[in-house]
Amino acid sequence: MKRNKLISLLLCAALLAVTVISGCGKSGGSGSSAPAQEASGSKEEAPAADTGEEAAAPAEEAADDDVPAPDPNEHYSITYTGYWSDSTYEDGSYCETMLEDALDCDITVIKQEGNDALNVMLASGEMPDCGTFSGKSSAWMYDQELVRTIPRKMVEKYCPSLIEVYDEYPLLYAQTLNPDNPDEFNYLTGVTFQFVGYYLNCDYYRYDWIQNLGIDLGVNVEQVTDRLYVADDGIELSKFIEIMDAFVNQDPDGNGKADTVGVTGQNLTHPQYFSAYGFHTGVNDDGTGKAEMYYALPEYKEFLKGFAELNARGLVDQDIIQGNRQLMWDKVNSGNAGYYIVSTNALQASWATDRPPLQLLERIPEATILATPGIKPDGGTVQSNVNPTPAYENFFVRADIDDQKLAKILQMVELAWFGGGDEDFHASMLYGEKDVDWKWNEDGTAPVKINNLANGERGTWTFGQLGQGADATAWIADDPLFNAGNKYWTGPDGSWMKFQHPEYKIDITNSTDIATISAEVSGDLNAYVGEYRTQAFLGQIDVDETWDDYLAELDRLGYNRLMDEYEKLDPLEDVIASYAN
Ligand SMILES: [Ca+2]
Repeated sequence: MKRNKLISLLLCAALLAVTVISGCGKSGGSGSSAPAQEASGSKEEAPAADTGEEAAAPAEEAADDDVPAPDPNEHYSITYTGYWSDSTYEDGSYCETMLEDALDCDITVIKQEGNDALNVMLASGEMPDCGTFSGKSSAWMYDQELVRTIPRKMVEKYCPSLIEVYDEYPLLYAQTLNPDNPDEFNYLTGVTFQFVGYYLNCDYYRYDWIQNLGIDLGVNVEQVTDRLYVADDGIELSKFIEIMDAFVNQDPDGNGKADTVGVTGQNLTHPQYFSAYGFHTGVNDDGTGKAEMYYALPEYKEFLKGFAELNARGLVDQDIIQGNRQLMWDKVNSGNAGYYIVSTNALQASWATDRPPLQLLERIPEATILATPGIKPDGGTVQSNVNPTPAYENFFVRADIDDQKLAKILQMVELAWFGGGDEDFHASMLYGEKDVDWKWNEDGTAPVKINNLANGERGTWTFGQLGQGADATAWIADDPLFNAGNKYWTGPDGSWMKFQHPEYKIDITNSTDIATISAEVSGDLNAYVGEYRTQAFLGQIDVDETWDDYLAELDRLGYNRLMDEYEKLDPLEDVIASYAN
């Protein structure tokens, strides 16, 4: 049993892919420049509020144990802020009222618009009773003496659905428990499985072009719908270059004009490009057990030289260095480009119709697409990153809240995030009023929208954003086209999961000075790394001749000081294993 759990944890860790930094509020504290990731569907999406089912109204628990309970004679007023709590939030929303009725309390959403307003709010002593605060770290919140710890026993009693997830991913305990007192949480993380098993790096190729050109890809390709094909493995680098060359030079669209481009992407730091040269984003094991940022690896040097050469051959779209996502989308959608990097969840029509590949399919009727897990070195394997846990944002409780009120707040958390185990209630927190804004599909497995509510409308997502457990994540991902490839990309059993790994090292328990040093040096390091990369790509410098100087400059900017701190950490997979019982 223990062993099974360990194995499943490692498996899960293996799924963690590339989105650690954009995905959760807590960054790894690394100095790496996280490649910009597409916004997750869940973040952008939100249906409406639900019916006023009384589903889960928790009776006041009798205090038959030593766990503090809400005062039964008190009608509590709770102030809260979090996602979708901006000025458009409508006081007394459907979801707010549902929670108030179920909990017999008053809830007030404190409006906040942007980081500046948030900082002013916190600095002026107007922190709400509880909520999330745009990824503010635990260390900072405690340093400001804004928040209190949360007894583990109380969370176990009042938030059983959350504890279930924590038990499944014990690393969450490592992240959130007070290092000096494991009976107390410093804060609670919400959950989303988006970045654990639903949001994988993925490349799309114009498959109709590849077929026109008669290119043998060297991988197994399955047609999963009339216009979607999926490869079981990554494309080898030499084959990728052959495809890009053909896209540029062999008129793949057959219109007799040299009017198509090769490599496109939002920037030059996509994980797929790195994978092609045998490394991944963030912190890598250099092969000897030493932690190195990707940008100091010899493999990265080869990537720079390789892409400079591709560029010199005219196989990379010049606009790639502009960092303009819309511009690159347009090239794909208009049939100018036949290769693009996205993520598997960009197949979900609920939120991604404005971008490739869905917009391409809509605009160009003859287009078919091939999804692949990435590019690999010749004879090598694809390397991709996923989050090590479903942790999502940090939920804090204000310092002066007493245990009795805390009990009421924790009851609210259980209901708002998980519906207290009642799926109707849970779905209503995300989609709105049952049978008005949404209804269950025929199988009863996922909500179907009746009304397309904006995020926050009727209070949807305002309270439920952090409760994207496995069920809710699957609801959000439910899409015919996306589902067609489930056996490849939906964890933990998807066959592409074997390419997904966590970063080599992350200071997940905040036990080192990495965050502090990183804050100090990362700005300069990232600027320099970016500048060097652009110069190399454009052929303005000779990488072989300047590489040693580049490393010396990294050192001068604090790189080695930062990485020395990483030596204090165990590899993340070992940390995960140590929490696996
Ligand atoms: Ca052409």
